[in-house]
Amino acid sequence: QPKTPSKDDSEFRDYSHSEISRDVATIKNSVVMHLTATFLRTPASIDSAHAYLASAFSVRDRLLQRWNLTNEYHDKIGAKRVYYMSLEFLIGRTFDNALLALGLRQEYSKVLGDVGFCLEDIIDEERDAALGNGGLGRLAACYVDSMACSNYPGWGYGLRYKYGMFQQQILNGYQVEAPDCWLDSPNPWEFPRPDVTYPVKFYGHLVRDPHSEHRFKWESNVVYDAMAFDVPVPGYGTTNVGNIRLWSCKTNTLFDLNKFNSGDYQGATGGQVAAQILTDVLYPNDNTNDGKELRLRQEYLFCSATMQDILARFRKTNRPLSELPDLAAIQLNDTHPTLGVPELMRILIDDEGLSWDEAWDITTRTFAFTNHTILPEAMEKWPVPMLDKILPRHMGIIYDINLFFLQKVEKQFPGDRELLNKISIIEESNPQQVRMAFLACVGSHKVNGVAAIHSDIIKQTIFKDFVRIQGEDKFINKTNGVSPRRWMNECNPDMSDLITEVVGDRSWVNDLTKVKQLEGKLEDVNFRERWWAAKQKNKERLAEYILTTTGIKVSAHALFDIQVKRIHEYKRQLMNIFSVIYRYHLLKQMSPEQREQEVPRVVIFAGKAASGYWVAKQVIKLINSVAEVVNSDEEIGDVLKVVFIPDYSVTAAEVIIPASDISQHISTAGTEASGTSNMKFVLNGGIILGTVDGANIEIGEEIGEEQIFFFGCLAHEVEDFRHYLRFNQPKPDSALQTAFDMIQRNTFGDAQLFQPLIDAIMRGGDVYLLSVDFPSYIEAHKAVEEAYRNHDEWVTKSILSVARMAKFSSDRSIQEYAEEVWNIEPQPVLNCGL
Ligand code: 8GP
Repeated sequence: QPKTPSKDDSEFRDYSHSEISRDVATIKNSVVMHLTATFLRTPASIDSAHAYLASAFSVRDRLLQRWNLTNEYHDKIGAKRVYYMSLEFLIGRTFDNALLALGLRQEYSKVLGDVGFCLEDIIDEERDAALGNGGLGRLAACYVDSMACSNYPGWGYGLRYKYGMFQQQILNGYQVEAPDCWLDSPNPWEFPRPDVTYPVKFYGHLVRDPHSEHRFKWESNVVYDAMAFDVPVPGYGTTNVGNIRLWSCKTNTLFDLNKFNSGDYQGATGGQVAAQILTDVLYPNDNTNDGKELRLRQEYLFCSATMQDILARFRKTNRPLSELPDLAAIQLNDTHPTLGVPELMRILIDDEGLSWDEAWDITTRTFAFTNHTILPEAMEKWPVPMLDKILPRHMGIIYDINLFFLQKVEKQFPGDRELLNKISIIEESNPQQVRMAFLACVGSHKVNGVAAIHSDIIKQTIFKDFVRIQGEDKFINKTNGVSPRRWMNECNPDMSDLITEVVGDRSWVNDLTKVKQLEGKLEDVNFRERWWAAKQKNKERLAEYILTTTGIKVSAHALFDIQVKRIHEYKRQLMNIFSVIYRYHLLKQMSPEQREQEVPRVVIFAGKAASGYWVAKQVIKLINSVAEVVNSDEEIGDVLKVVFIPDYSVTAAEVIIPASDISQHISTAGTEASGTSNMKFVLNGGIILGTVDGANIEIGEEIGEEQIFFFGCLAHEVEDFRHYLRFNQPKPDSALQTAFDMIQRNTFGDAQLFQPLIDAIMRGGDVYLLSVDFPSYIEAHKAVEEAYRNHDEWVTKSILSVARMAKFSSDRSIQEYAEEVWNIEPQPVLNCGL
């Protein structure tokens, strides 16, 4: 047992509450200290990698000090906290973000400059924390950022994957995956907590408690340990520092002494090797569910450790368990953390001795659930036999949750057997499956979608019967948002400076409603020129990045037309590349003089395909094949360039997004729940070419429909088109037919490679309605070109759009969650020297 001090701690407390001095000399001192004492370098043997590490560790010292203050304060005042449970946090880099948050960028620039380093180069030494796939994971990162910046007591909980999102290389036009060994060098942005470790059981058997119908003892000797790593989340311009607690797995039978003594050294640690595999890899699927057993075990490890941790913190308050919902709100980021519901029930009933009803009341008042997709292939379901084997106690609890729920419904709607079948948490398939979305819904007091249209759709589809049973009020909308810190202030310094000039200070970074003031600058010729110069500079930065990552030289004076996101059929990168092929065809028909008159365009793609997603990978190959032909066609020159930027990441996005003229968000209506990059592009002064889908709709409402190029069929028309196409051949218009013909004539290499992509449209029912939307898509492209020719009009659109983007700050989203779902208040850290 560690001993506690025998004297009053006030002196220590005073030191810990006074901030480390912010002057350049002190910073230099601490950087050199880390360089020598943490990394065993001398100033004579310093390189940029160690300059980064030493600087980062010195920043981390400050963050950890604030981390302590924040948590000490929130504990002291008994603040209610929100816990955002997510299997993904796509954080990206932290160094620059932290420097800006602490207001120390200039100081570090000076310190590093004094030894001949440029801060930008040092920032480039950091590897992304890529613990997520795409939108869902990046949203989680924006949300913890907003919680910290808005002073909400909130923590993220997740898994510390040893290998994050794979790195994408392009070889011969194909995607090739390489492991993301991001922890190979020291990670300054995590703090290991061996003192915060919990045992997590799997398999085993149950022994019924003779005194209680609902209580069981779960016995198993397969036990892993989940150890915490804390990742501080810097709050911009506030002392508050948030936290993401990530679990890493190891066995708790660390060392088998018997094996060791018998000379089996490898076997002695064998358990540990197997255990680590649980948190070794992030599943690289976005919007699909592949139902692997290892994934289920990851999910449970995550949920169990998180629930134990939340309860451990709660117990320190000595308040009765019935008050848990007064101190903790838990948000389920999609269904992946849903086992938290039966796990909390298990602990409350089996370990704490509460009755079923008491436990259920506490659980449902604590949890809330966000749905992020309605794609059927993404819906999480677990076979009952698998769950029963790995988590026998939880399977039993899920059965009981279902039984009591169905009994209630039966009372409400007597005799409606079909209804009971439809809403049952257990699907009567062979084998039976647990429908995790239904479990999450039944176990939560609020369920939300992520954009207005999406929240409406889920009420009319997957949760239709639940709305009838549990009432309209439970189902709400919380439109997504993005962090203005990362997605403007950090990634677009020149435009940020202009906004700061107009607002008078940088307070807009934490209050995006202030960008409205830009509207007052619409007539200011000088301002408009500087606005455009900022955009132009960002385009040059991207052109440079394209050159270094692909070797392709593009003109920064062309229209930059960008589609960057995960490669998925519903997102329709295929439609985009078909339109590029058609454009290429048109250009080839023109005389050199006619081509001169065209708006030169660079079409930019980036995004990863899930490693097992063959169609998506063929789309990447097609894009690269088209790029190769078009880019080497001397007749075409700069009038059309096609680029696939490899290894899309948060850091790449920070270069790509500020440089767009047009960005494409062209999902089949009703399929993209929200989208968040659409918000980032517009916030950075780019214009959207998009379908009437997801958050595009609300963006259009906010910025005005003249500022957005909409096309395509509407969500309510999709079913009819699909129905028609199930029984009838699609009729591609002449433009789409031209694209097919060119591919089939081997213009882009072996047509056989791409025939399946065409077949999916012509023979496979064209599920994503490319043939339906293509004509209006081509028309929209023409409209974009016309508008772009009118430079003045374009600049007006750009400024107006940014000015009207306040709604899409994640600070707004988090405030809405805080008020309507979590019932928590901002708690800025007070009474300290910081
Ligand atoms: C994504 C949605 O596709 C995207 O529209 C939205 O902006 C984002 O979530 C954040 O809300 N959904 C997913 O990535 C998703 O549902 N993934 C899991 C089901 C596997």
